[in-house]
Amino acid sequence: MSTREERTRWFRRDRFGMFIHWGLYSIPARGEWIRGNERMSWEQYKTYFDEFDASRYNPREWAKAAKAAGQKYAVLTTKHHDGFCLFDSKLTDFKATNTPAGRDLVREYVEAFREEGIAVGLYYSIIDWHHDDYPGYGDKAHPDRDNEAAKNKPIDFDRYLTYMHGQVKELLTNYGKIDIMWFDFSYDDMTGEKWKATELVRMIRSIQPDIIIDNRLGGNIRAAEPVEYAGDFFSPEQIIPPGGIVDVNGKPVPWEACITLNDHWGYHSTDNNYKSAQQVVRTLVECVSKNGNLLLNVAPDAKGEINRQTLDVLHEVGEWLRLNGDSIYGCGASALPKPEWGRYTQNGDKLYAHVYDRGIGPIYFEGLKGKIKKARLLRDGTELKVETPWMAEEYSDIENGAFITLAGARLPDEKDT
Ligand code: FHN
Repeated sequence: MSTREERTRWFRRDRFGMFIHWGLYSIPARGEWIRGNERMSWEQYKTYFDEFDASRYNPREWAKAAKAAGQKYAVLTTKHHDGFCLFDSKLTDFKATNTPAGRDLVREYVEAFREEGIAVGLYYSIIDWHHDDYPGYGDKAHPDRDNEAAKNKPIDFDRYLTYMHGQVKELLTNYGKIDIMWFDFSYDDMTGEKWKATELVRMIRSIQPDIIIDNRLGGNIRAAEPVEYAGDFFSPEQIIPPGGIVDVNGKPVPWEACITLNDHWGYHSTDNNYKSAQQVVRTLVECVSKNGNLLLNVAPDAKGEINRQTLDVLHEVGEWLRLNGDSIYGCGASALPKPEWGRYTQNGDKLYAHVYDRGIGPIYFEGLKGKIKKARLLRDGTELKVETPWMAEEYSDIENGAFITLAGARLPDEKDT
């Protein structure tokens, strides 16, 4: 069996992915937790099932937008907590093929993104508010169990686990090679073997030996000897871990920050608080400068379209990556201390200086005295004269996001600094 190092090599190279939250909750357009948060009755929620037609769903357009944005992999919600399946599961009737959409939306997604050369990930919620044998989560008791009678209805959780494992098997058997299995999420004592996680992961790896799995089945991915289900990457959410993620021995652990573009995962029609392209770029740079990835979320609307505000940000980020992608793809942290004016990313002997704050006077490269062979602006290849061995000339045209490649520098390792 491959090692975590081998399985995640492409993931640690590609650095930037598209998260896609889409489902029935996109119709009320108040976020993906609407059924739990508003304790919506099945009767109400079923109206969305009866009208979901995916009439403008064209995953080729999604895939082209992701490619243009420089996103190298994608993760689609195949089933969120509401239990609605975007795929043609044989284990439930609560699925897209039984709605007016009448299509296997996951199959079309996989085919479209593969066609654009984008790695394919599947998100699957192990929480399921629709299944009769799922107990509900915390104070968001199973929306179908709000009444006394339902609350006391006996459940057979093993039957739920058979269903859950069976659907994961469907997803990893019926759609060709899958690159990422993204589970969501363990909580309280609902973790690890409560999900029969070892059996689940062994089944997954028997079908898709090269797949990578997130760490939300439970276990401690940072342990010296992580359990089998601890996953291949750590998945911080709406946060960038200050020093990146390392294991108990200080060895970097692959990680990916999943972050919304506005303030919601699922489509929210009145949330206009979209991050700017510069905020997205700086978030991506920060992740990579700490040996991590960014999974940036988009939320298609009820009809299956990604809105203009989202597409505009993705396009601008893609243009930045077209010119500066060498400072992201294949890069990771530098051993150098974080400079005052911005951040470093590094790939072998190429150091990338992400200059955010020009300050007054020349840019100072601490710790690089005598080590810089040449410097270039990434965006157009302009030569940057390094006047003294360790100080770059003052450049009036350096602006946010300009980069200097200090090729060939023998960069200080621990003992040098
Ligand atoms: O509850 C979900 C939430 O709706 C969303 O899918 C995020 C994305 O990582 N995961 C859970 C919250 O941690």
